[in-house]
Amino acid sequence: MGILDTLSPRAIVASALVLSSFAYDVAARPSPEPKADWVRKGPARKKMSNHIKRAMEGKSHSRRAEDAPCAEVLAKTITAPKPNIWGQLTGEEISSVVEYLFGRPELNLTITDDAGPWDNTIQLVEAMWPNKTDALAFIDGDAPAPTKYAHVILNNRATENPNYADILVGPLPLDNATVSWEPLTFPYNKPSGDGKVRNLGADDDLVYEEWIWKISASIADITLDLWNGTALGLENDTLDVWGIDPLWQDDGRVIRWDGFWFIPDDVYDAETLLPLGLYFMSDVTGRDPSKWSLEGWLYNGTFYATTEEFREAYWSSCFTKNGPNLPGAWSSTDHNGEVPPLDYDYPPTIVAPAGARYSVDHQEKYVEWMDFSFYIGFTRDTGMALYDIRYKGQRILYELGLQEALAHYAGNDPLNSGISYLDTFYGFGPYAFELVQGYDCPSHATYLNSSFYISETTHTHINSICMFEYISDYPVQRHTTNRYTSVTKNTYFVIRYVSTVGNYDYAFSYSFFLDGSISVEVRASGYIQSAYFAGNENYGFKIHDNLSGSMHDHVLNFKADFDILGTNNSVELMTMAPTTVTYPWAKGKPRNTMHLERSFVETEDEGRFNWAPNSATQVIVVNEDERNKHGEFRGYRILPSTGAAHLTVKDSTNLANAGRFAEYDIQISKRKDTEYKAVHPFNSQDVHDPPIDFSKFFDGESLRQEDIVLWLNLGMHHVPHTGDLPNTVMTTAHAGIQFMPSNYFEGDESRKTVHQVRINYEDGKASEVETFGQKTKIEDYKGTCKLNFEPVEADLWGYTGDIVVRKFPYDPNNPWFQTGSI
Ligand SMILES: *[C@@H]1O[C@H](CO)[C@@H](O)[C@H](O)[C@H]1NC(C)=O
Ligand SMILES: *[C@@H]1O[C@H](CO)[C@@H](O)[C@H](O)[C@H]1NC(C)=O
Ligand SMILES: *[C@@H]1O[C@H](CO)[C@@H](O)[C@H](O)[C@H]1NC(C)=O
Ligand SMILES: *[C@@H]1O[C@H](CO)[C@@H](O)[C@H](O)[C@H]1NC(C)=O
Ligand SMILES: *[C@@H]1O[C@H](CO)[C@@H](O)[C@H](O)[C@H]1NC(C)=O
Ligand SMILES: *[C@@H]1O[C@H](CO)[C@@H](O)[C@H](O)[C@H]1NC(C)=O
Ligand SMILES: *[C@@H]1O[C@H](CO)[C@@H](O)[C@H](O)[C@H]1NC(C)=O
Ligand SMILES: *[C@@H]1O[C@H](CO)[C@@H](O)[C@H](O)[C@H]1NC(C)=O
Ligand SMILES: CC(=O)N[C@H]1CO[C@H](CO)[C@@H](O)[C@@H]1O
Ligand SMILES: [Cu+2]
Repeated sequence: MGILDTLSPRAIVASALVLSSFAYDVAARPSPEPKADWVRKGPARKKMSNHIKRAMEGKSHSRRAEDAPCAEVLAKTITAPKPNIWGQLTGEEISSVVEYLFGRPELNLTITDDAGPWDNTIQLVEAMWPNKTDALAFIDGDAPAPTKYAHVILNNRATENPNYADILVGPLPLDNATVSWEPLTFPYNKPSGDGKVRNLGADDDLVYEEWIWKISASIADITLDLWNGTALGLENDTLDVWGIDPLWQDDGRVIRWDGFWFIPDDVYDAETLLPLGLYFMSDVTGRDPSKWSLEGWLYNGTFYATTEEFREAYWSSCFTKNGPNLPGAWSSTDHNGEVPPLDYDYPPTIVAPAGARYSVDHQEKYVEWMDFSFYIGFTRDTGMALYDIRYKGQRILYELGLQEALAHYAGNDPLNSGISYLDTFYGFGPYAFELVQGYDCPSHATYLNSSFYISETTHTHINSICMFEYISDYPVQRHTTNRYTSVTKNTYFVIRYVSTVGNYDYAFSYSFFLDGSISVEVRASGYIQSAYFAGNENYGFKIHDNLSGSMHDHVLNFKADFDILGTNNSVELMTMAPTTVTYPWAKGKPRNTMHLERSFVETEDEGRFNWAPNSATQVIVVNEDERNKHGEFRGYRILPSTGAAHLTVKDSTNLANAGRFAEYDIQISKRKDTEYKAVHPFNSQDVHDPPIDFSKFFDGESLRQEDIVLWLNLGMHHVPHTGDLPNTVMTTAHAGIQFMPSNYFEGDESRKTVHQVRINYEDGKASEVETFGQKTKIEDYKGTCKLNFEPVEADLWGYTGDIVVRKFPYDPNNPWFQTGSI
């Protein structure tokens, strides 16, 4: 359109086309769905059928080809200073590892598509993270890149005691003379550490086929009478059955509680809003269904030890039948209700008239914006993480990323009382779907792909990481006097991904600001998981007919490995405390006032604590050997912006030692290669003896001038109310934390931007407008970027979903499209 040829940037008003509704060609590839044990039960199992699937051949809607949006073409291309050592394995590397593993008779592996529950399969192949000392020697010095290894998880089910085994394969690239595999044990602290954790889900298919559906069928008379439906494991079922996670794991038994849910008869994924209030308990210890037992039924607060007892009570005259929760307009996310005034007019939108003001090495996943730079890593467990975050070439953080997300429920029924999702079990990587341009991220954002391994293929989520520069609605600086006004624009840079884990969508944003501050923000949306209302008054609001918005805690743990001017750092605590002082100048009268109390977190014994009441205590990561010219330690302060939270439940019965990371707001430990991650993704499989018990990190080591890691919890105490229907909203369901320079720079770094103005005035007139050399004229932009305003809306017909490439046998030239939860 070239609107810049005719309009000055500040006169630009977005015009837009309203998108017409669209439909995809649906054509599923005739190939078995990849299997994985970590697929979340319940609605997630249903997801594939609702999801858009599309064959690749000749189906590309390429309306955008002729007018590519500016920023997309203009994100400046750079070359990273060093190769990304936190990146993903290449297709060739993965396929060589898989080929090697299938050649190892001792591993006894079966191709996933051919595997049954008594076969060993490859669950995961991804890059092993480098040890930090090796990484620093490479990125800071002249050492060669750390030797590359593949981190593999085997799902060993050809045994009475199924387990997941973490192993290392390498070095890469594989060479017949040097390749070997070994159990991966050093990052885990389970006493009997052999790199294995039991797999309680090895027989999930059997549990459904041989157990759940038979039990639900056995009371079909009751389910038909109560809800005119059945749960038989058939495509046309109107009821679903699923339950607690983790399973109960006490006294050597494995116990599950399952409940009935109504399957929506429309396209909306509202099943978690439709509990029906009937539950049953099963002892499913071991792999032999003939040894499993039904332990009882629960309805409306009454426990029945056997099906016969339940049936007898049900058909008796005094039985109270409660109503169902059924879908409707209330559970649909589509437009619903009266359109607000003027809402049909196109809303304000942000444009980037000069194109991207940041640079990307797409190959190495390396980014520079203003004086910041960082590398991007991506894993199955947690999705995106950032590495070697620098400001003006000086590292501030070695690593910043999610470790775990917990959603711990409570309620009067066994399902809500028992559910404590540890979401890295399902993984954030596999669910980081393609972002919707103009909705998840501004239309001018730059996108990256991400990949994960599943069933001898890699799936690529296209455009699943976005980055963009934005400008906030408030300035970063301003001041007015009787002679002048000075104001500075607050532009900042965001990198974001969104993972939909089951019913919930988590959006993770890392933002960088002109003053040198960095923020981490997580926002949640999607369908809540609700409870049946009867008797649940102490655990949630009543939010619909027979529905309780089930109370739960979200606790999201982030690892922040700071390196403030080197790896030797300390944490200073500075508390504003009330005091009474008799100053020599105060005529002998004591004055009630306040002062600062300073101390350091000396050892790991003091390393776990909560934010102080009244936000009284500042937590500052400093380098005690690096004082500024005024003698103060240079550092970065940790500042909760909203929702720093730890788990309300003490010593959770559901989680035991698997949830120790959630116990405090702030946890500081000495960084070790052996304590790289706060959790193992399969901690839920053995909650009393998990691969990683986070509390064991805290064993008294000094935290003064050591390489330290802050494990920071963000969260939300969530009691869903009617406004969570149909979906939780990101305006209020969020938590954030900021890292702000504290005596780190000589002054405010945002003074360096030219996007500020000083207006001098006197006698009612402006006498000077200083804009510091900003480019404000059309001529300044000629030849840089043709701004395309029509449509302002990104062309959403380019949304494609995942792309899948077979790795064994390796077949890089025949990818196909297939979007699914896994
Ligand atoms: C290898 O796996 C198969 C099933 O795939 C199983 O029948 C067999 O017993 C296993 N062999 C060994 C030595 O574990
Ligand atoms: C990384 O550190 C761990 C713990 O010290 C050690 O066992 C392991 O061998 C190291 N890895 C490499 C590749 O050197
Ligand atoms: C490595 O060994 C495999 C089988 O063991 C063989 O097929 C392959 O050709 C060998 N590769 C090289 C480079 O020697
Ligand atoms: C019960 O369900 C069947 C099939 O799902 C349906 O055809 C019938 O109309 C339903 N009856 C009532 C009373 O809703
Ligand atoms: C559901 O499907 C089964 C098997 O295909 C069929 O026998 C049954 O009649 C169907 N039920 C209804 C209510 O359509
Ligand atoms: C069953 O639920 C109803 C609410 O519909 C309640 O009034 C009643 O007390 C409950 N009965 C039992 C036995 O809990
Ligand atoms: C993402 O993947 C698609 C499909 O393979 C490819 O065309 C595109 O270039 C990739 N994007 C980036 C930034 O690598
Ligand atoms: C870090 O501190 C230790 C003593 O605690 C010292 O031996 C080491 O040299 C320091 N490292 C750096 C890079 O200053
Ligand atoms: C106890 C209660 O709230 N029961 C309600 C369940 O929902 C039906 C409608 O589906 C209502 O009629 C009941 O009052
Ligand atoms: Cu919630």
